[in-house]
Amino acid sequence: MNILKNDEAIQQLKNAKRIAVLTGAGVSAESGIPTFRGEEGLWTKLSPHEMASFEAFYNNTAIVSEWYHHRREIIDKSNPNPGHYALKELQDLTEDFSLITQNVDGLHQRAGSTDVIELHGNIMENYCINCNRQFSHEEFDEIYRHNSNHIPHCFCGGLIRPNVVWFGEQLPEESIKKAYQAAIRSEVFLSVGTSAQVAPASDLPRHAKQNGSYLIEINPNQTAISDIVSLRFEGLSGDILPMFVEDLKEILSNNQQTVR
Ligand code: BV8
Ligand code: ZN
Repeated sequence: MNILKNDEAIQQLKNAKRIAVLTGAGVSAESGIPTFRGEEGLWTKLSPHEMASFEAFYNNTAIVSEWYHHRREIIDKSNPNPGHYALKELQDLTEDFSLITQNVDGLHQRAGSTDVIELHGNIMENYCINCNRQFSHEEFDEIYRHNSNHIPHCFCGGLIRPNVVWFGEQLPEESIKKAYQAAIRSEVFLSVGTSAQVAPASDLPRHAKQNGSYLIEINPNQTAISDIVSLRFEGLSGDILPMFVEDLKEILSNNQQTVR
């Protein structure tokens, strides 16, 4: 066993049929994608409300569009890391698995995870605020490159925005409903790489715990939920998650031997 020494955790995981995971920017940090609040965070220089809100976009379209274009370029050059792949393995090991992400970079899907619940949308998708026409990453880039003022317009004249949830905007109803259900039904809930500061995503670990889930956190730093978790792994998700999954495989195979 690498890291799972805690008998209670082993007991919980041995029988768990329903596991839910909430991920945040920390899971993508080891892929080279800056987090929001860390030292190199996206929001150390510019506040989220200056950049990630409809008002900011409408009033400073070129600056906000450039910011998203810059982030897409970083993501284009990034790859999933061992933490993403470990979560794909965890999905394959679990009878009823839910991966809920706050990240908009699509790296979970590129690592092979399926049915990912994207609470805050996907930065690679864009749409017209006027006619709702969807633009693929490539289509948008084509328009963006030909707009010297970096104000991307649709063919109908409307502004084109990223398909992400901005502050003050509602989360996609289907996604948040599925996420709440997954949290409440879960027997084990992992909160990985999130400061747990942005609602309503940050409510999910609490709801899981209130409904009897065994709550595990993986984060090098303390967070807004560290005081309520059942088990904390202080470290990088790219290191911890692969070891966690290896230990779980050992637990499950030992369990099968004893059950025979
Ligand atoms: C809504 C998409 C309602 C855009 C994002 C006052 C109090 C409480 C709440 C509010 C309030 N005022 C307003 C609100 C609500 C607001 C909110 O919560 N604000 C916060 C700032 C207080 N929420 C909203 O506005 C949401 N909408 O509530 O609508 C409504 C109802 C009816 C009608 C209309 C509206 C919308 C929120 C979504 C905002 N969009 N992203 C974009 O990306 O540009 S949020 C953005 O920050 C991310 O998507 C992410 O979800 C979020 C949180 O960030 P984290 O993922 O946690 O990242 P962070 O940098 O904070 O932390 C990284 C962590 O990783 C750290 O803990 C670090 O230690 C750790 N780490 C680092 N490296 C590693 C690691 N961990 C593991 N391994 C590593 N290697
Ligand atoms: Zn349009």
